[in-house]
Amino acid sequence: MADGAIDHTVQIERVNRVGWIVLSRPAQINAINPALRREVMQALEVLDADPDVGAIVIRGAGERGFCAGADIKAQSDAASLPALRAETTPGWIEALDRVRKPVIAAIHGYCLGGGLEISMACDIRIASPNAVFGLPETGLGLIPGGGGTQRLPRLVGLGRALDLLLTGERIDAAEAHRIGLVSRLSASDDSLFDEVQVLAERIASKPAAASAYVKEAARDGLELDLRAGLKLEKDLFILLMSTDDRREAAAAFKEKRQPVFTGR
Ligand code: CO8
Repeated sequence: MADGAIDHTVQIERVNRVGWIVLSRPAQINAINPALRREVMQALEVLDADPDVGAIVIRGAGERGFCAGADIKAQSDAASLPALRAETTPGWIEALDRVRKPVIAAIHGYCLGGGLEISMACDIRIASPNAVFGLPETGLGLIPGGGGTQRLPRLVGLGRALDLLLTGERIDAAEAHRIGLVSRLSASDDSLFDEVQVLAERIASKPAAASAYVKEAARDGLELDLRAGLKLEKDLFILLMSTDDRREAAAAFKEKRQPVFTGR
């Protein structure tokens, strides 16, 4: 699939070995409609399968923000619950759980509802100082339906998660950083995407199998008891011992040179 627009709501951009997925409905603060759901899944598949991409970043287009959640104005007119169920895209945010490559959310401005849920399914969240986070669903008579009730407690602990879930209150970037919802803040609003590009390139320069396995061990390990998690880690560790990239890293260290990884 060519770069640029897949359809109208998502763009793919490639910069060196980093593939950017740009949520592109800026007039609606990138609110999520069925096309965007479908195209995010397609873009993830395209970039995960591309050997020239070592890391993926998701960001929002426009000045206003990353994503203001589900498109409230385009709510379904489906006449029945089965019809509504048929027109939703089940598990589209969970597509992020199946991506082998590292995925970073680069968050500026509003990051609300389903937008926050997308970012929480990414591996790393980095925000600009002007970012604003919240899960306002209960105020709409709903609960988060894209993993928010499950991923937020895992990221920030049950107490802080329930505070955000029950109040629907917004928090700013500094607070999100303080509670561990995001792991880094950019130096300024303007430098977010450049800083994320640098970080993503650094991650993308590492042996691909090591990045995929370390992600698998950490993420899948959360679903396991400690004994099973340690066994998973050991198995993946041993698999990596046989790779060319592991041998090249050790040789380069001994020879005091930069390693050249081949992805094998
Ligand atoms: N859906 C559709 N359009 C949106 C959304 C949205 N979620 N958010 C913003 N927009 C549109 C506005 O309608 C406006 O369009 P227009 O210029 O045509 O009027 C444009 O984006 C700019 O927004 P505002 O004028 O409102 O800008 P403000 O700076 O005044 O406010 C806010 C920005 C605070 C982000 C405000 O727009 C807002 O509160 N948005 C809604 C946030 C929200 O509640 N998101 C939904 C979360 S719930 C969810 O994601 C799970 C599913 C919920 C289903 C909803 C069922 C009702």
